[in-house]
Amino acid sequence: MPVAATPYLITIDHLLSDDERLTWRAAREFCERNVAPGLEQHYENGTFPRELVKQFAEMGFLGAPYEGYGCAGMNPVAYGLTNLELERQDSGIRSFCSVQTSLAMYPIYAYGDETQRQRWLPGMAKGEIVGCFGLTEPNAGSDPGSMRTHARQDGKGGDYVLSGQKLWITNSPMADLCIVWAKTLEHGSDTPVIRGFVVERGSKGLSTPTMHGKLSMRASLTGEIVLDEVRVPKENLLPGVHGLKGPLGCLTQARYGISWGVIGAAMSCYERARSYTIDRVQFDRPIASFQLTQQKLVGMHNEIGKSLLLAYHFGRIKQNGKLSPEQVSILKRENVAMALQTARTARSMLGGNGIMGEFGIMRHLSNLETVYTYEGTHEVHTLAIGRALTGFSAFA
Ligand code: TGC
Ligand code: FAD
Repeated sequence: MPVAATPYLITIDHLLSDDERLTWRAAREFCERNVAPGLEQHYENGTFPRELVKQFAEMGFLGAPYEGYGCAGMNPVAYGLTNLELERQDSGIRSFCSVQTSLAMYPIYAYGDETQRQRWLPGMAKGEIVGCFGLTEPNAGSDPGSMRTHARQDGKGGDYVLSGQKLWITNSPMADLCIVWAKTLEHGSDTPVIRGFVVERGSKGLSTPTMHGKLSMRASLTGEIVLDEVRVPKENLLPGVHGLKGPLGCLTQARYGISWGVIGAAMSCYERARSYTIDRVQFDRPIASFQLTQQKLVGMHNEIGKSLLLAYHFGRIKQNGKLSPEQVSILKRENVAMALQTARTARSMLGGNGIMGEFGIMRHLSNLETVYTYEGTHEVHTLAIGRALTGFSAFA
């Protein structure tokens, strides 16, 4: 006979404040009630559940960590926990919120002037304005410093004219505004510098075609940003940052959120594998009673627990304003690899059912292949950490 069983022996509940616990529970209940139904259908159809955007806003998910402008002002741990619950459902759903929050709102919040913040942030927090982030190009992925998109200042008014192509851009097909990173020459210098621009939907010469054929992240819209001599008012230049550290600073915020999110995807896979193997009988015994199955469950459970503790630990450091980009690289690298391995192991434990949509594991597994690559590939983060540990850059 089995003894009393519990799914988790490593938890952080006792480390959380009452507010953080409430936020976590509310996010979980909302996601189970409002996000889960219909998700599998969206994934199969390759569509994004647009009707959820206003609901995300009502829950305070859009721009959650920021103060003012209608944002919820969540601390980094509470924010991480909302990401965990969103990605427990689907990485593409968390991606929508990550891009809106960390990649579209953050650059306006951190590098914009007060007029720009007042103009765009309240509408973005309400989900009335959707943003996207254009850094990657056909020939500039891991090495965004080699981008070709450029901006030249033109005419007496000092407006900019942007040309170039951005690829693999989450949310671009439905975005009302695009944060575009482009090289420009300034003050007579002949060395181009990277600057950030807010390019609004409806600008002449701007198009955002959808990329079709993805077998991962199917409930998330991905597209291009094509800029053909697009005139952008000088008021749309983000004044507060020059150089690659502008987009990289946004990525540091997004990578932090992703690192919590993937724990949710891993938990979903582990919990499904655990309950399935307790119920499934082969050779006259539940397959959870076999030593090889228990070895898999214990491995998944322990790795999830370690990832959760690391995310919590770094979350508190972030709360004190002391989290470094290299620590974020560690968190993204370790937690995404853990989630991907957990999904693969869980898939095997369901046998043939592991590949069926209704069990959700194959969807997580397929999504996590993207998460392993975007926001800095596993290898890029290895090299960023290696550089910090040794002082030698092995990027080139
Ligand atoms: P490097 O010389 O290292 O740095 C240039 C300047 O940037 C600063 N910096 C950072 N600042 C903030 N956060 C970070 N993580 C930073 N890393 C570097 C650095 O201090 C320096 O500042 P300064 O003042 O000296 O100028 O630049 P590098 O050319 O050697 O490149 C470094 C490298 C390879 C690590 C970087 O380029 C990189 O991270 N590459 C990966 C590209 C990437 O992550 N792309 C993501 C695109 S967006 C996306 O995938 C969104 S998916 C979203 C979703 O759907 O959820
Ligand atoms: P490459 O850079 O060509 O890398 C290919 C392989 O080479 C990788 O394994 C990489 O690790 C390896 N490699 C590269 N350089 C080195 C090196 N120096 N040493 C060792 N190995 C190396 N971008 C945006 O700007 N905005 C978005 O919203 C966005 N959303 C995305 C959504 C999806 C679904 C996907 C798939 C991507 C998205 N991206 C976005 C792009 C993403 O950030 C890039 O795909 C990623 O940065 C990798 O670039 P790449 O695909 O060009 O691969």
